[in-house]
Amino acid sequence: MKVLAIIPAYNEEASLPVVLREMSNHAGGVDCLVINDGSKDRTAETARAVGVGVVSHPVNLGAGAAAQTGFRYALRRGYDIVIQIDADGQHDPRDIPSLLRALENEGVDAAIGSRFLEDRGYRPTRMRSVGMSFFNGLATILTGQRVTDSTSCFRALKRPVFKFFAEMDYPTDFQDADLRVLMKRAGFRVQEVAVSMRPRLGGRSFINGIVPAYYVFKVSLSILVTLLREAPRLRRE
Ligand SMILES: Nc1nc2c(ncn2[C@@H]2O[C@H](COP(=O)(O)OP(=O)(O)O)[C@@H](O)[C@H]2O)c(=O)[nH]1
Ligand SMILES: [Mg+2]
Repeated sequence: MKVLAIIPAYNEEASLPVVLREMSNHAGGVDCLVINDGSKDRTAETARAVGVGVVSHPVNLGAGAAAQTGFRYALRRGYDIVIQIDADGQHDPRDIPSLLRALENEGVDAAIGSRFLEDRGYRPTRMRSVGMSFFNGLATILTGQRVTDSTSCFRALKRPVFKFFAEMDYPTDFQDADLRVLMKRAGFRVQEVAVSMRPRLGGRSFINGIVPAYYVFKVSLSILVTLLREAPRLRRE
């Protein structure tokens, strides 16, 4: 099984060394690819310095676009599984074995890390908490499956799923509840797995200022459009 960890990174020179060291300590056998999303700092150089592969967007395209570049790379290079993990240190590579273990079950196409399946001390701000509860509730109703962390981008995907993401009109920014609804409509089987969530090691989240208001509007509209469109037909390999 060839496994690739894709690590979207925008101005993450402060946290990347720690993340990449933890990857080699706790996820040996997994190749790493940093997708440098038009960073203005030394993100690409930092990854190359420790021998990790880097692809760079010439300009900043957004976190979702960076992930899609990773899916396309994995597709072309013949990987079987993609792990998506953030470059800011919030996701803990020690959880990767549990994500991969969930994929060993043939009935599961994607394993998604959830901060809320087990209480591991993660406490979001009040505003984030309200927003997350709303979208988790909506995703639970629309997928018919309990969704506890619809905003999580810490996940392991089998090839049919990342092939689907690589080829579709993938969101360039938020990768959220709308994708969970879409995955259900596409017939993928998703399992949540308990993971830890840590504070950022440095840099800045893009969910700040007026972004949360736009987020609620955009993800709600996207869910509606996902429901209105014909269910995607999958070409399974
Ligand atoms: N902020 C931001 N992050 C990006 C972008 N492109 C890639 N990323 C990466 O996407 C991941 C998630 O971003 P982050 O801002 O931490 O989102 P949050 O964890 O949901 O608050 C991080 O690894 C970022 O480095 C971008 O355009 N903006
Ligand atoms: Mg983050």
